[in-house]
This record gives sequence, structure tokens and C-alpha cells, in this order.
Amino acid sequence: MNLAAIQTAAGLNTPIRHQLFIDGRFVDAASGQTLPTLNPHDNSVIAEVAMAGREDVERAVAAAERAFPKWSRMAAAERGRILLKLADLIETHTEELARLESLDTGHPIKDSRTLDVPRTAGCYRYFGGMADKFQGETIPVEAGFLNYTLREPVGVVGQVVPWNFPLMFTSWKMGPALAAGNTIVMKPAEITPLTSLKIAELMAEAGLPDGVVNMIPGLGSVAGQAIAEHPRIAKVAFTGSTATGRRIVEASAGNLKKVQLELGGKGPNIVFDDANLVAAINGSAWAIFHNQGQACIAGSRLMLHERIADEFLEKFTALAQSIRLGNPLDAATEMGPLTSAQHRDRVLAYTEVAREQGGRILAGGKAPAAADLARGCYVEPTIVQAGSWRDRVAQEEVFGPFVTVLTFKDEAEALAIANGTDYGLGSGLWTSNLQRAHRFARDLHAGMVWINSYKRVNPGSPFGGVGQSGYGREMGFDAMREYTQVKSVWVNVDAQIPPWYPR
Ligand code: TAP
Repeated sequence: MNLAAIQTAAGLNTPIRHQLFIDGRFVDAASGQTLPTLNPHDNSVIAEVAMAGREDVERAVAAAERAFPKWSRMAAAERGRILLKLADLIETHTEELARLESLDTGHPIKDSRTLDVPRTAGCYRYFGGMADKFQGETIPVEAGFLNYTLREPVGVVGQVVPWNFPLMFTSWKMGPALAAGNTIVMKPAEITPLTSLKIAELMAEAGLPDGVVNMIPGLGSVAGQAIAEHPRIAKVAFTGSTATGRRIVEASAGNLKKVQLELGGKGPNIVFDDANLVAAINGSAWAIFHNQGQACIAGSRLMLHERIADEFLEKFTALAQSIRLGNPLDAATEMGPLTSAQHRDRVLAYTEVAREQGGRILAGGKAPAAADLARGCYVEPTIVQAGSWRDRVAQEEVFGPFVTVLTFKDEAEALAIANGTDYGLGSGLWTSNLQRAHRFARDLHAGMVWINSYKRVNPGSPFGGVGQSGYGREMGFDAMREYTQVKSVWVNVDAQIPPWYPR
């Protein structure tokens, strides 16, 4: 099938963009090389996408540098207006973007329509509104002086995003960076570049000047590495694995660029015996199975109080086994395929890891038997009871529809297990005890805590982790701080300064 036929079959009304977007134009890679992007439902090729190399990173950085003076000095409200227009255009193109995201990533179309696209538009709208509200301060210093701060953009920023939420994550990174007046070189993951390129097209339509955003899909080890090393990129923001995060920190040392890292997690989801079990069972299933578990904030360690563990697991397992797997473009599908075959194999291998350490597979642990899913990257919702909280499946990020069950006898043990990994990103607890809820909010080693819910995000609420989950915060005022630097300005208004060296 050629590209036009694939487009029609997927119900897309506008062309699938497959070239790099540099300086306001779609162009081929300097090398002419391409990489296929696949449909994880059947592993067919959707499109051959231009593959950026070092030369393309240079072109993109040069374009972003040229665009910086005008963009950074534009009235903040004007930058905001362009982002607000972009948010409107995203909403107008909801169906197109949702289909493209589902085709490329495997997200069920229901989720793409009701979560990915509205959250993406909402993020640009939030930061569009923020552009002219984020301000410096005046500081009450000694008499005779006026001291104030300027919040300045950092310059050309490099942004490297992963494949699990490509559409949404590009907005989390570009929204604040653009509102603050930075220009951007962004590398989407090589396996999911399509919605990022579509967003670049919509940005141009919204009036973003040429060169402000440059979108260059390519290999992480080549284009991503070149961004992290680049001497004229002032900051790099990365979302992905902890291992790659470390490589980025090393590569960034040359020009001491600012680094922001949003890495992995092993979220504890703790259910106490006083919780509303109906809500906790449903919420815990959402916490791990939404997006096939491919979320850094997934509730991947399900921690149950021993008094309710049996009842909880019986109902939770029944719910997991009732989740409808299917073609992501089918509106009835509740769980799609994982985003790549390589990743599916990695997730399935953890079933063996669990068994070797004495874990019990309570559900799933294999690909579904259905013939119509046989060519895709599907994995059944998987529930594993671990022998110990120290086991690999209770410590390592699996990043799939794979939940590790642990039990505890009291609060102290729950807290020790919850804090017993190197990660510290999302976390949550289900309880009707108000004091306990706040005690855990205080004591959990995590960037985010959800009480009687899980995995809530909002563009106004800071998102990020501690420990091996990274540093820096996306969203909210914190994101604006990350994408600006503070300049302190001192003005002698009428200070009489005695000479230091009286002559
Ligand atoms: P990563 O390697 O971390 O990929 C994330 C992004 O980094 C991609 O755009 C990737 O490009 C790029 N990248 C890779 N090597 C790079 C380098 N040396 N310099 C700069 N950028 C580089 O993730 P993965 O290998 O696809 O997934 C492995 C595991 O990482 C998953 O199983 C999961 O545990 C974790 N993960 C976490 C997250 C979140 S949200 N925290 C997201 C994705 C994956 P290419 O993909 O084009 O190589």
C-alpha cells in the first residue's frame, strides 16, 4: 500500500507528514536516509520517515538561532496568542490527530480522542495564557537602590521525547518553552514521529515564525546524542529511560547546558483495608492498564493490605481479564498493542523473570490467542504476585500492562516497601483515614502523590520526580522557571555611596 492508500484506510483527510521540519519547511534529511514507522496493530509500514543526522541537527540549530532574537523579544501576549490559536487548531483537527496517534502508537482511539488530543490542546492553551503572566520580581534591597529580576528565555533548547505519549509530551515540552520565548530543536522517538510532524504543520498555520520550532525525527544514538552534545544548545529536556538520561547528562557536560530529566518510575499504589474497594479496584486497573502500562507514572506496584488482598485480587483479576483488546482504530477497544515488537518482547520476558524468582502469574503473561491480533504487539493484562519486594519485577520498570502485587501488614511496612526502590515519580494510596492520607503524602519518596485516585495530570500541576526518576518539573509555573533564567538588575536611584578608596 502506498502512503495515500494507508491514509485513506486510516480515515485521515490530510497528508501524513514524513519529512523533517526545519526553518518552517518540510525537507528531506541531508543524507536522504529514511526510517520506517510501523503500525503496532499488524507491524505494517505506515510511512518512510526522513531520518535526521548530525548535519540536520546543525541546520535545525542554525534555524533556531536565527529565529531566537525575534521570538524572544516579541510581546509575550503575542507569543501567547499564537499558542492559543494552535490549541484551537488542534481541537479542529481532533479526529485527524487522534487517528494518527492511534495508528502510530497503538493507543485506543477512545483514549486518543478523549485524553491525548484534549490534553495536548489544553496544555498549549494553559501556556498560551501563561505567556504574559509569568513575571519577574522587585526585591526590597538597601535604601537608594531598585533591584528587580528579569525572567529571560535560555535560548535554543533541545527536547528529546519518547514514544509512549508522543502528542501529549511534545506539548508538555514545547508549551512552556515557547511561552517563555525559547526556540526549539525537538527529536521525537524514531518509532512514533507522525503526530509531532503534524503539530509542526499546525504551528506554521497558527503563525509561528520560521525556525522557532524544528522537528527532526531520527535515531536517539545519532540525532538525540548530537542535540545533547551540541555546544550552542543552552538546555536539553528529556523524557525517557533512566539509562538514556544518564547518557544525556554526560553528553551535555561540554557546554554545561541546563538539563531537565523526566525518567522512569515504579509507582507504588497502596490500598489500605479501610479503602472504598470498588473505587480502588477500578482506579488501580486504570493506574496500570491505561496506555498498555506504557507510562512512567503507572501504578506498577500494587500494594495490598493483607486483610483485603484476597477479595481485592479476585475482583481485580476478573476486571483485568475483561478488558477488551483490539485494533486501536476500533472505538470499542480498551487496550491496544504495545508500541513496538521489541518492547513487547521485553515486557513478555519479565514473565520469566518473575517465575525464576518464585513469582506467581495470576493473569496474562502472554500474547492473546485471538487470530486477528496475531501480527501485532499485543500483551494480555498481566498480574504477577511477587515473592518479595526486592524481586526484580518489584524493582525494575517493566513499562507494560504488567502489575506486580505485594502485600503488607501495617503502615510502617507499607511505607518501607513503597520507598524501597531507587525511583520516586508517581505514587498513591487508597484510604478513608484522613490523617494517614496526609502522613503518606508527606513521607512518600515521590514527585507526585494521588489520594483515592491515580495518574491525574493537569497543565497547572507540577510533574516530575526525585531520585532515579530525574529532576526538574514540567507543567505549571515550575515549567516556566525551568525554561527561563533569572537576571538580577541593580539600579542606583539615589544611593549615596561613600568612596571605598577615599583619596
Ligand atoms: P529511551 O532510549 O530512553 O528513548 C527515549 C528517547 O530518547 C527517544 O527519543 C530516543 O530516540 C532518545 N534517545 C535514545 N538514545 C539517546 C541518546 N544517546 N541521546 C539522546 N537521546 C537518545 O527509551 P527506549 O529505549 O525507547 O525505552 C526503554 C525503556 O525506557 C522502556 O522500557 C521504559 O522502561 C523506559 N521509558 C520511559 C519513558 C518515560 S515516560 N519515563 C518513556 C519511554 C521509555 P530513539 O527512540 O529514536 O532511539
